[in-house]
Amino acid sequence: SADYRKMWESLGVDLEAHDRLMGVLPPTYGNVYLSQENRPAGMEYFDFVISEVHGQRIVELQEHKAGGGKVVGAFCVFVPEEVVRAAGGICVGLCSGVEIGRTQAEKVLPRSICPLIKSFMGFKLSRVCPYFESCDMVVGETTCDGKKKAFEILNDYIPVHVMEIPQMRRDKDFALWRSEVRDFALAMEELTGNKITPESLLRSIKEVNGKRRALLRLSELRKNSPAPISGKDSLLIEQIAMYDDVERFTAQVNELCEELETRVKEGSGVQKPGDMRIIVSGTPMAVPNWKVPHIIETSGAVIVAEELCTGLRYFENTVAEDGGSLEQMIDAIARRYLEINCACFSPNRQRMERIVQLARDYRADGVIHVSLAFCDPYLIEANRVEKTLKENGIPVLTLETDYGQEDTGQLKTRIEAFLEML
Ligand code: BJ8
Repeated sequence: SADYRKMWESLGVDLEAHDRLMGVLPPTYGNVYLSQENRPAGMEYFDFVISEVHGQRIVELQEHKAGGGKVVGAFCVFVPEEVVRAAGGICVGLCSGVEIGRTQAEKVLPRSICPLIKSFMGFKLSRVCPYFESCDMVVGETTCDGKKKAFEILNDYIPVHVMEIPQMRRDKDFALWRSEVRDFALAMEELTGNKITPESLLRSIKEVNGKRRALLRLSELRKNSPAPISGKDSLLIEQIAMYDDVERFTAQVNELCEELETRVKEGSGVQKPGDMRIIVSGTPMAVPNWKVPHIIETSGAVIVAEELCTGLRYFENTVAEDGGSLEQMIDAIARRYLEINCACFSPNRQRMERIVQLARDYRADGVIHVSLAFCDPYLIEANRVEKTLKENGIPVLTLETDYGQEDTGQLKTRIEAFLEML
């Protein structure tokens, strides 16, 4: 609408580039999402969120800012949303799941770099994302080399606070990470001008746990056969989790789960007889990167779980709600986040064990490991994943891809061959 255009313009969004982006999104969405059969009625809310992707939520962020509130952007599930909220801020996950502003990005980054990193730089430099342009600060991390070094450059364009993520889980690593969470709390207090109190922190821990529990409930329902909901719809919900209003989102996911519980009781769902049950694992799939899930689910399979940061890694553990002093809660937060099975950990046995466990719990016929091109951590760790799964008799296919559509045919051929073999 005209009002939205005015709002985008006032945020400094490049309207022409934005029009080009919006010209691609709806057709893709229609093709990938609205074409699915037997979708739960509860998906209506999430379809609405996508149709308003740069509309209603941005209005809400602007209202928050007009009242003196701050908006903080994040690119990694290590960034503790609880802390941002406890200081009165709103945390939004910035997506970077599409190739955009490549020419601009390649002026400051090497050409051969992870598409996710190139995308976030491209988004910022081409000023195309109203979420990015609403942010008062971006939180970066030292997970992989690419991100770590790219955040130094991004800091030229927007203030970036970088959290140092340990790459092992020994006591001294925990101590470092805990101090990083502590520093982050101070940085949020400084940014927002609000003190974090034990009350505000406990409240936000509970709110964010509520969101995680709703997602976990959804996830649990997918253990049933037939699966009551598609992997694509689940992924969409997991993507929206990163930026939607926490309480509204939680309520909507819980409502959807009630519908899915009825489906499970009736033995109905989206999985057709003969459909293979697949777990996808690997690098995060940010909006609108639905390429591989779409191919999988149009080739005779249903995805039953995502061992991804846009998936289980985001919500599988909750923060202890024991309360106590501020320091004790910071401790609990640090503990929960250090359990995230990112490939930046070395060695990463915990992730291997988790994938095997998931394959059993979700009664999966196989695992498809998907890495973005140039992502060293996941591309190299694919070797460990493959080895572990084979030792456990679980079929696995490893793929490497980017945000382009050129390899669609080739991916389809490989995925179909894998599914036929199961
Ligand atoms: S916790 S997975 S969200 S770092 S794909 S930029 S690793 S070169 S995204 Fe991640 Fe946090 Fe880990 Fe999760 Fe680097 Fe690989 Fe690119 Fe990546």
